[in-house]
Formats: sequence, C-alpha cells, structure tokens
Amino acid sequence: MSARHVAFVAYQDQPNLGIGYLASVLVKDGFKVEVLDYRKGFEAILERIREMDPLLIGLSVIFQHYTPDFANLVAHLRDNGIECPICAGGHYPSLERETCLQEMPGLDFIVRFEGEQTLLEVARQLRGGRNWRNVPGIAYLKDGGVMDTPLRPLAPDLDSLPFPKRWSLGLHCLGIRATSILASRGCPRNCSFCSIRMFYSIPPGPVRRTRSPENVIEEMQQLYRNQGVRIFLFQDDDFSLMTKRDRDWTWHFLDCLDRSEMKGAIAWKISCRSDEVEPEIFTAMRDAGLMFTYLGIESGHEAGLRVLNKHITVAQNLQAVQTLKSLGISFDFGFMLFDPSSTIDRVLKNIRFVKRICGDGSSPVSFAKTLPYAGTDLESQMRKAGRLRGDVAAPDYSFLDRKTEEWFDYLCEVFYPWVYGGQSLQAQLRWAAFELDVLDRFYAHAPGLEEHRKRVRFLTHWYNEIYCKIVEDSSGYFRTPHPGNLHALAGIRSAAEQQRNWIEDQLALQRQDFFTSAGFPLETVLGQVDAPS
Ligand code: B12
Ligand code: SF4
Repeated sequence: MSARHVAFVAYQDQPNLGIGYLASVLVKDGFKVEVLDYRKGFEAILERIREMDPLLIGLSVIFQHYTPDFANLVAHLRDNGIECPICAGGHYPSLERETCLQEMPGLDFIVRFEGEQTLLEVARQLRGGRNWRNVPGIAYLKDGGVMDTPLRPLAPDLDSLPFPKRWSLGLHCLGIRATSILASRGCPRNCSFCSIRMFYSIPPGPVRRTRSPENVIEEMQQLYRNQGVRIFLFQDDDFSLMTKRDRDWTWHFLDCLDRSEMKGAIAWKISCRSDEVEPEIFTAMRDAGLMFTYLGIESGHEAGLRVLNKHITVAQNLQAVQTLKSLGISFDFGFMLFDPSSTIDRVLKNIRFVKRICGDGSSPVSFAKTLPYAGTDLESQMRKAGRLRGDVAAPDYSFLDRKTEEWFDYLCEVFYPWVYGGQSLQAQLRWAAFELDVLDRFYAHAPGLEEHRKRVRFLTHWYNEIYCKIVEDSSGYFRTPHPGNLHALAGIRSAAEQQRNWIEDQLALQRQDFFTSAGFPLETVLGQVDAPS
C-alpha cells in the first residue's frame, strides 16, 4: 500500500479520542490512517501492518499498566521484520520517557504530551524522506542517553483542531447510540494520585483549555445528524464548573444546546469534583439532558482526602451526593477504599461513608487501592518514604502496618470476581444502572419500568450491603491475628461467593423478565459493537 499510511495500535473501549484527534490532523494533511485494536492480538496486528506497509506506527500507551504488553508487541513486530519507525505517546511515555524507551528497545521515539502537531511534523518529515530527529516534542535514545528536542507548547486553541475521527461508533445502550467527546483538556487541581496535572503542566501553556461552546455543539450536531448519536459521554478530566469563568462557559453551552435541534432529544454524562455540584447549574444541566455524573469522591475520611490532596471535605462529598439525588441525576463515583493513609480503622470509616451515600442502592461501590502512577506526587511521596514497590505494570506501595497489608491481600482475593473486568458483578450492576437512565430518558413508558428500577436498586443495595459486611466482619480477624481465624475467614469468603452468585443470577433473571415483557428485541438488549472500520 502507499507509503503515506500511518498505523495506530490503541485500546478502544469507547472511541479513543487521543488517537481520533491525531488521526484527523494526519488525514487532513493527506495521510491514510488506520487504528488496530490492541486487543486483537499480536498476530492479527502484525498481519495487518504487513499488508499496510505503513510509514509509521504509533502506539497509544494511555494506560501505564499496558506498557509491558506494548513492549512485547514492539519486540514481536521487530522480530518479524517490521522496520518502519515506531513511536509511542500518552501519559506514561510522556512523563517517563527514558524508562519507557529503555523498556521498549524496538521503539524509535516518544511523542511527549499533546501529540497532534508533533506527530504531523514527524509524518511529514518521513513522507519527504527527511530526518525526523529535530522535530520539537519528541525524545529518543542516543549513545545510551535520552535526547529531548524542545518541548512543544500545548495547543493554544482547541477550536482549531479538526473534530476527532471515531472508529468505534458501535457503543450503544438499548439501541441508543453513544459516543465519547471532549469539551476541554486538563485540570488545574493537583490531586496527588492523578497524572493529569503533571501531563498538562510540564509543557508551556495553560493547564486547562476549553473549546468554545459553539464548537462543541457543532461536533455534537454532526454526530447527532450523521451518526445518530443520542448519548454524549463527556470525558473531560473535570467538566467546566470550577471557576466563575467555567460556569459561564457551561451556562453558555446550555444556551447553545437549547437553541439546537438536539434540544430534548439527547442525554449526556460528565465527570466533576464534589465541590462543583451546585443545585442551580445542575438543575439547568439536568433539564438539558444531563443524566449521569461521575464524581471524584475518592475517600470517605479526612485523612484520606488529605493524603490524596483533594482539597475537599467529607461534608462536601456528602452534600454533592445529596444534591444529585435530590435532582434525580444518577451518579457513580471514584472511590478508593484503601489509600496510603489506610489503617483498619480508617477503612472502616470509609465503609460507614459508603453506607451513607449508596446504602440505598443508588450506585455499586468499587474496591480499589490508590496506585502511585508515574509522575504523580503520590509516587514521589512513596519513593521518599521508602514505601514504593511493584513495577510499571503494577505500581504499588506498602501500607503503614502489616495487619492492613494482610487484610488488603485477603480482600483482594475475595473481591476479585466482584469488581474486576467487564463481566464482574459490579460492571453488570453499573450497566443495569446505566440502562435505567437510558430507559428513563428514551423509553419512559416501558411497561414495568418502576418495578424493574426497584429490583435493580434492591440488588445494588444488597451488593453494597454484603460488600460492607465482608469488610467489617473480616476486619476483626486481622486486627487480632490468631491461627484459628483462617477457618472463619474461609467461611466469610465462601458465603461472599454464594451471595455474589445469587445477586448475579437475580440480576440476569430480572433483566430478562423485564426486557422480554416490555417487548425489547433480544439484539437490542444485548447490544452490538460494530467492528472498527
Ligand atoms: C476516557 C478514559 C477512559 C475510558 C477508556 C478510553 C478508551 N480509549 O477506550 C475508560 C472509562 C474505559 C477508562 C478506563 C480506565 N482508566 Co481512564 N481515562 C480516560 C480519560 C478520562 C480520557 C482519555 C482521553 O480521551 N483523553 C483526551 C486525549 C485528547 O488525550 P490523550 O489520550 O492523553 O492523548 C493525547 C496525548 O497523550 C498524545 N497521545 C496519546 N496517545 C498517543 C499515541 C501516539 C502514537 C502519539 C504520537 C501521541 C499520543 O496525543 C494525544 C492528543 O493530544 C483519561 C484522562 C485523560 N485526560 O487522558 C483517563 C486515564 C487515561 N485513565 C486512567 C485510568 C487509571 C483508568 C483505569 C485504570 C481506571 C480504573 N481503575 O479502572 C481504567 C483502565 C481501563 C483498562 N482497560 O485497563 C488514567 C491513566 C493513568 C496512567 N498513567 O496510566 C487517566 C490518565 C486518568 C487519570 N486521572 O490519571 N478510561
Ligand atoms: S483527580 Fe480530578 S480534580 Fe484531581 S487533578 Fe485529576 S482531574 Fe483534577
């Protein structure tokens, strides 16, 4: 095929917007672009790359834990005779370029931070048969050391970027098409566990930039008209609500939406901080289709919020949830039961907090430990304290005491099938909750909807109840270790399994009963994901 082809290898659960933007910029300049799903397997990727014979391969390493897999992929491509330049981009390669280059010996260079302009210039150099090593914004190894070209400033005007290309428009719920979209990039806060602030503050330029509301509406309208999208998942790190200027942006956005043909016909989701949830603006957002908010709550006790540098109080978190509930906006929340400050007592405080916010079954709680991602304050704090351990795929740290450590290990084993992976019980309950939102907005008259809501809520409540009980009941055995405890802990584990299976079966039966009697065709309920093209 033509030497103007650029191949990306990327994870795409929903459209990968980073790659979408890079692709649009390249396509506008005459390049052909193809995205290969990282999950297709090395052989399929190799075969397609051979057919394409691309000018350049770009790896989207947006999740640090996939780095070793990408390193193996690079080795596989090189071992099988692929010779074109291979580069990588994303948070981890940008923040840890030297280590990343060493971990992926077949990689030629890294595109640091925002990649649109840098990748375009590299691709143009390659197309013209010229040297790409002087292009600003890259890093590569030379004579055993790392060579950095000057950092490229962040894109000053997001409106000037073409709309991102989307390959996986197969995302849908009950036949209603959904897609991800970004109205802004960056966040001025500095939560210790989050790599976003670092990523957007190292290169010159403002840490947060917002597109104009008109530009966002135009993209939404195109997706609405041409692709039939009705659900918009805003993936902004923190939706525009923080400052007065941000809120003015949102009011203006709502105004534009109100004047568009999408008025009353769409639903959307955002992510934000608890201290941004104010009744007046959220009422207006709800009336304009906001159906779902992902809140960065993270911890239910002040020590945890402090170590995570959230600059939020427990009271603010509780208030935000209360406001969303009173407005009828569904929520899910980032929450880390364990964090670097964890002790048995603090984890139990978290459990009490969880009961307060979702004991009613409004959302299924997750089981997580804050991870020290590369380039974050948390990583350097843990390193300084001598607590850092693990590796790039699983960065980790030790807790302050042995008992908490052992308890966490036990709970990990118990909760693994509850919360990990797309088929876990938590994922199924989240999906059922999302379906309820979609039903409310698009199928409000479906027969039996109220009863279905009650049942799903009850099962979510029961999941949360059992979850909290497992944590509470097991805590005592780790607080006062004794060889005889093993038997009791095994008992809790097997009871937990029985409960999990029961909830899972009940949920499947409930969905089947409701959707069958409400007359939804099976293929609509199962959902279908289009193959990327
Ligand atoms: C949407 C999203 C998701 C989606 C998936 C998106 C998809 N593609 O399918 C979902 C919800 C599934 C998800 C899940 C998770 N996510 Co997430 N997610 C995001 C989020 C909010 C937005 C991504 C995005 O669209 N960014 C906007 C685009 C424009 O920026 P970008 O991706 O960085 O791309 C630019 C540059 O990085 C660069 N670039 C990127 N790739 C490449 C490749 C090449 C070749 C080049 C040249 C340049 C380049 O150029 C791009 C354009 O300027 C980011 C936060 C963020 N701001 O990135 C977190 C983020 C990527 N997620 C994160 C995490 C931790 C997770 C989870 C582990 C959470 C969890 N506990 O479950 C899971 C992991 C899922 C998995 N499969 O393992 C972390 C990653 C941290 C890290 N260092 O690894 C981030 C950074 C959030 C954070 N607060 O720290 N996530
Ligand atoms: S966790 Fe949220 S609020 Fe904190 S820095 Fe990251 S995006 Fe901003």
